Amino acid sequence: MVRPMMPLIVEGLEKRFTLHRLWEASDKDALLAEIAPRVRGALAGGAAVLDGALIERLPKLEIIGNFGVGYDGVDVRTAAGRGVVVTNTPDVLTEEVADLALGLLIATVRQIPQADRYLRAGRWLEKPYPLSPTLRDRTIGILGLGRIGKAIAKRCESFGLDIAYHGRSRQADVAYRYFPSLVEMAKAVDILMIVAPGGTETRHLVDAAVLEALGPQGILVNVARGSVVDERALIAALAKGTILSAGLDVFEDEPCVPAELIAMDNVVLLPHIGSASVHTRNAMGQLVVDNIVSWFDGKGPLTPVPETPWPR
Ligand code: 8YV
Repeated sequence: MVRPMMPLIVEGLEKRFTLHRLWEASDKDALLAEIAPRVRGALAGGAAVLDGALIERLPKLEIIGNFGVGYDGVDVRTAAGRGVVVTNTPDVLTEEVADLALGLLIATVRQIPQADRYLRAGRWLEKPYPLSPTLRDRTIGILGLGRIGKAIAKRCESFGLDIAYHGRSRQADVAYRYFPSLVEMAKAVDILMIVAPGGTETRHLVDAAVLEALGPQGILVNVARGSVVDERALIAALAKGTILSAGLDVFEDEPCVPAELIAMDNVVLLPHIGSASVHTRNAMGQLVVDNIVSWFDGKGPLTPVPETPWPR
């Protein structure tokens, strides 16, 4: 374990395995040198990054359990090359993150946190809160129509929104309008909802050109990874009125959020809480434990990532 993780994971694993806590060691290198020849499982997720160099230092490594559906903190290519299975926590967080995405969308469009601040500041006593933009008659473009993207789309349908999506390929099982080009989709929609995975392939996919295409009434919502958006370009676009507003649950350098964003009133900022309910975090933690236990029981991983399929 390279970083502290929730007690449910620690207790679940300590029942069966010897757990080494790398972050507690005063001399990490010395601890690694001592335990590396025996380490057969490792944990990642959130700030707990497992880079290629660390994976290479563990010759007996068999499995990496990632806490989270996104596993951009794991060098999955190195793991796959070494025959190490990587597991993540899909499905158990889908509905929770989709709920948060819709909450953040509505909060951004209807300015819920701003209105709350207005009331608390006693300003309602002076005059009513100004009229907000609307979700009525809007079109939403979803970047990344995976499991969570589809759960968001389903909710958007019931809100009466017109839905489009962009991703690597058109999906046979949905009737939503597909755009092979992200810029073209941004031109056609009012709201851009980002649910695409992080990593090098999607880095800064949403850049100045996409924000320009989204336009002055455009709203950006990101519940995926900060790395998908060029944050400097976003700050400039929000400051200049290139787009109207943004709702952000994720940032490029978490937990550091640029002061420019914090100073803006046309953004709603959340501290990466998409999956962060007690119920869902427990389900995610249990799935991390269950994957590792299943593996060492000789039953294979429960939820391997596509890059390390099982059976091989
Ligand atoms: C977690 C997430 O915040 O699942 C993901 O990909 O981003 C979140 O659920 C993160 O994995 C760990 O804290």
